Amino acid sequence: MGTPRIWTKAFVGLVSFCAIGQAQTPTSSTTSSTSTSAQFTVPASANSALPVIPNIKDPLAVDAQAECPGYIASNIQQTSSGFTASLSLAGDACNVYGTDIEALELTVEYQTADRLHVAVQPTYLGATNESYYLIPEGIVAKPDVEQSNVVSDLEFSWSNKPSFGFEVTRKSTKDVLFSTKGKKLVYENQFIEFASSLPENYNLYGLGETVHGFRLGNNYTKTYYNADAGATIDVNVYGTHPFYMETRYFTENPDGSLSPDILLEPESITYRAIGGSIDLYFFQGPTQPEVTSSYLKAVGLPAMQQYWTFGFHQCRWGYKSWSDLQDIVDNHVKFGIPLETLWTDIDWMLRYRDFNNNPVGFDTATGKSFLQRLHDGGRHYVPIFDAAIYIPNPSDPSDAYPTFERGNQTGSFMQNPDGSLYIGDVWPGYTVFPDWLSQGAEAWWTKEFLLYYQDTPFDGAWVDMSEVSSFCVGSCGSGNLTLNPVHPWFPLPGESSNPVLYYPEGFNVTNSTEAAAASAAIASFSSAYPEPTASSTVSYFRTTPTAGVRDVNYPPYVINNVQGALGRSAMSPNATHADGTLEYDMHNLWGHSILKATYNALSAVFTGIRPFIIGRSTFAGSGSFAGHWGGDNWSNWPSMAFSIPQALQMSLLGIPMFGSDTCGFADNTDMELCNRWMQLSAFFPFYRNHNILGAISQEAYRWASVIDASKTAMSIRYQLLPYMYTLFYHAHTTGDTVMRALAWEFPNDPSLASADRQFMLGPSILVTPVLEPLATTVNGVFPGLIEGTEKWYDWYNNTAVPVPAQANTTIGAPLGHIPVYVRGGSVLPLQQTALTTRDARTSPWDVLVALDKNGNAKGDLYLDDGVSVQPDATLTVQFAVQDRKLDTVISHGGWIDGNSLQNITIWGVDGIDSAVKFNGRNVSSSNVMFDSDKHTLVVFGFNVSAWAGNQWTLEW
Ligand code: MIG
Repeated sequence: MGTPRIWTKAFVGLVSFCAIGQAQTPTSSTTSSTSTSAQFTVPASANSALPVIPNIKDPLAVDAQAECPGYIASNIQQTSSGFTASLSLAGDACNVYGTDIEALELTVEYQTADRLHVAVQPTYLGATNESYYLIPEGIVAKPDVEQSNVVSDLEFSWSNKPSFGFEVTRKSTKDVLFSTKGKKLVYENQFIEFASSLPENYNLYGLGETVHGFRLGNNYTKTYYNADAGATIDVNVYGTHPFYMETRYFTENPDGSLSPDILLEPESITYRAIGGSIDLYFFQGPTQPEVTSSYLKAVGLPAMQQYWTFGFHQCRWGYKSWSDLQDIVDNHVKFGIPLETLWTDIDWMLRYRDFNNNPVGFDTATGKSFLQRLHDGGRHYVPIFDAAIYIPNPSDPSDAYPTFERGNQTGSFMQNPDGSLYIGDVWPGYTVFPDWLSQGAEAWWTKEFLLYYQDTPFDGAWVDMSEVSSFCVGSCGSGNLTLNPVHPWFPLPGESSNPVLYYPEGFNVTNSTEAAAASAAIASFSSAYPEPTASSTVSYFRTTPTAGVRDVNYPPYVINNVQGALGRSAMSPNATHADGTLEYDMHNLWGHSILKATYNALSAVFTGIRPFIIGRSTFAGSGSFAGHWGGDNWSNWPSMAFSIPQALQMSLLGIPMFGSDTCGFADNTDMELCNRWMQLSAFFPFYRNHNILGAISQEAYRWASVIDASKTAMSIRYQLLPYMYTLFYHAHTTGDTVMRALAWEFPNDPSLASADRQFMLGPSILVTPVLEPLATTVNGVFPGLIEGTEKWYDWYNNTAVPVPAQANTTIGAPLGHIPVYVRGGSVLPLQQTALTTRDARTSPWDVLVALDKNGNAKGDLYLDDGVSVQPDATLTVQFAVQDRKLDTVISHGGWIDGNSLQNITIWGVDGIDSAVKFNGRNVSSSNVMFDSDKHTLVVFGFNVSAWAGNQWTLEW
């Protein structure tokens, strides 16, 4: 497989509609729940932009392939890692969506044996009125040559016939992995196009972030423009990960890129960017684990997470006080449901201002004692932090906001092209946005966290609105600050005139009484993302390119942005960074930059401790700073089902710490959906129940059946915590995946190429969830079972799954039961479930062995203090089973785990010797239970601590 990545950084343009300095007249007055005086409401027109039609839907679109001349390569210069060449226009400039660049530089370099870099950029940077932009050092990983004269299985070839095109092939198999031959390269100041052929019916994965089936469609356009648009299917959403992996059965390959529109067509992939340069990286593979590992080593291996972060997280928009949180804790304890972390949404803030506790409900003195109790109980607290920073009303001294003042003094905020502050509109009113390219912003952000921590000893950061979202087009607050704090143009949650919240399909059948009762009490959510009023008479705005000049607000090539014009619901592309860089060139990196800054900030707050951050907007490599949640999904069955391909995509993209809003965010959940979802998410690395303001409560204890279902699934999760932690250790150190697609674990089975209704947690656990209402069974596959190559064991009844008559098997799955299977060949170190991970970590160990068809198994365990960035003490254990003997090799790196060994359980045992031996000595028969019907052996009563010695053995 090869994986090219394109680092075109291009991204957008929008226009300042609420023109700078323009006075607005109040269109309505409301009193918000957090403000005591009448507020000015920003008119809805503030978020209007010119109507544009995406190029891919535009009947008048010009086909660059037909109009443009392509390039001719010359002047080949060998280098120690490859070669360079000059590319010059092969004919008259076409200037279809910008100004053609006449001279380009091609660089081909083998950076490592498994990584080939192909770059094309303008020869004369800056030649045409700031037409080109290269990402400054240090913003994203830019992999470089690491070894010279490598031997690679990837071969690069090129030709000038009929114009410049290149091919990457795999030498060993002669597979063409990527070929632009026969398609022209188009390279303009606001438009780049190139395309590769693909095999018929190709299997392509990645190209995140998107909510889509696991295997990408063969007729699908992936747009890259980070947007606050909910977890909406098939459109551009929060993050940008221009990486793809292509799988070929018998022969395989992958690749990836960053550009506004990537068109997947039946036998080709076309990249169209509105700026930046071409930076492709091909990863040799040839298997998925190798491609992923190579890719993650290039962009950044996933951050190691603290042990406690794998516990269960409870969140909602609408927890209004510390005492609300105390109730949540008390109820979880009362019903015996594990709870690790409480989260608060923007409710914790005074008037939605970052770092400012609302004295009503969240006063810091009460908070300190609450958090002390919470921490004493082994639990944690994570508040939300929004990307936008309130800018105070200059005519109201009582409106002072020191966080803003400190940031402003250090030049930490984005500007307009004229040097004034860029002022958008978010929850608090008119706001500014940190400028992560400025000298001061990171230090300012760190300082704010340090100050905040003195009042509120929090444990992690939830970073929201970081695309970066703004509710108006352009610098709409300029000249209007005396109106602050303004009210957004749509009703805030909890205010009247909001739409009714809906229940998922099936609800009326299962929960009709509840539905009737709840519908009266439905509060509300205002959609922040309404489509502009539809009109059949729209005449679309089209920009005609002007020689050498970039129109960043309305680029001539219109990407398929869900929000329409680039400036809608986001900071404008002409917003300007301290070094002159336009937001246009950095848009997709804003969310990545705030995660990096937050990582630095938390590193200062918690010296030497792994920062725990969950961010909304991400870029390639963000996984080395943060985890991610799936964004604003809905309380419905499709949202739950899509959470699986979302998670698998994030696995491939190096953000294993992923989970979706469990039980659903927007709209009301119901008992059945929440029951299924609490069980499903228990097998995702990041396990959080989150809910929108105004929707009915959805904590697990709200329904008796959900209590039971959650406890059942959580019990499995908490037993598996050491396994999960070990998987993360491997992800962090070598780029292994945690949640896995069946296609990756069983790469020779083409029938699994699209499988995304089942998944694996690591190599050993198979989960087959119910994803539909009113079901009592679920269909699933047991890879390799029919073929006789694999054995699977039912977690609940400890026995091998019988060989089915057909691959797609019907599995019993009444409400409250999530089918979980252990793959034969696994050794799983387990601990006991508990209400917190702290208590689970001090419980006795079990070792579970599931033998494969040959009676073999293996596994491992990694332990440390669970918090340190660089643990000075570790412990690793290797397990291997062969010939009815389990060998356990323990490596001591200073970490001491004194917990006892409780049970060793072995599944798939055909028979045992007269004596079972532990460390060569006979185990008393009263400590041995062998069930010859179930083929299960349990040995107990060891009276030793599990990992104290250097090794132990069990023979049977
Ligand atoms: O859309 O802070 O995705 O999780 O609850 C409103 C309120 C802004 C969006 C986040 C969501 C969060 C909500 N935020």
